Amino acid sequence: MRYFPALLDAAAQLELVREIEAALEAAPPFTPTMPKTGRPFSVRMSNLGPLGWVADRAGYRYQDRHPDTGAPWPPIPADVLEIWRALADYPQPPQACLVNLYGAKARMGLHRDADEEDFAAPVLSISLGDDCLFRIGGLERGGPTQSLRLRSGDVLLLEGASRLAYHGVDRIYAGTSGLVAGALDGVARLNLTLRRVTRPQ
Ligand code: MD3
Ligand code: FE
Repeated sequence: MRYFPALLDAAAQLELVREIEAALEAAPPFTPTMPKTGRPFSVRMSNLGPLGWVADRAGYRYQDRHPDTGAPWPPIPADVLEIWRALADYPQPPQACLVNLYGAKARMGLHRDADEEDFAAPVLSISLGDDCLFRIGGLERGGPTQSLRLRSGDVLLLEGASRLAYHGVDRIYAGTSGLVAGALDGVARLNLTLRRVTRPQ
């Protein structure tokens, strides 16, 4: 894993939040649910780009339409694509930009990102808004983990072995930034996750 603390300055962060806010008008946040049980996630989600990640009773998958509106996802903003181009060391642009919206009490349990066909491509994550306690382990559930406080403007690049590592978000430190709370009601932190989904041609 490569960690780029404070890669984005305050102006770049604000611009990203404004772009996400505008995109969410067209692709409103939805509440994903656990397959089978239908238990709701505490994190709300939306997507940008050709494909978006969704979760409902039928399972986890990528699809080209919003699950509620049926519309295609809005495009990934140019400044987000530029961050991928600069850091990802991968010849093609991301196909999916998952937007995770965390309220003060939201969390994300330990999991692996394994719904993509292409694990050779890295995953790039951009944190905006309030700090969170991020946790990453190894390739097996139940192994040792390390914790890292992610702040607004931090970027993580998950490549190589780290691409399939278990990871999650244990807690949000509400009120530490205010960047997102001012723009999106009830949202403390945003995370953008850029991914390749389909097998390389
Ligand atoms: C490590 N998001 O969307 S970002 C997710 O902060 C997700 O919203 C968290 O886990 C969030 O799937 C963590 C950092 C991250 C993203 C993808 C990874 C870490 C990762 C993929 C593999 C290993
Ligand atoms: Fe993940």
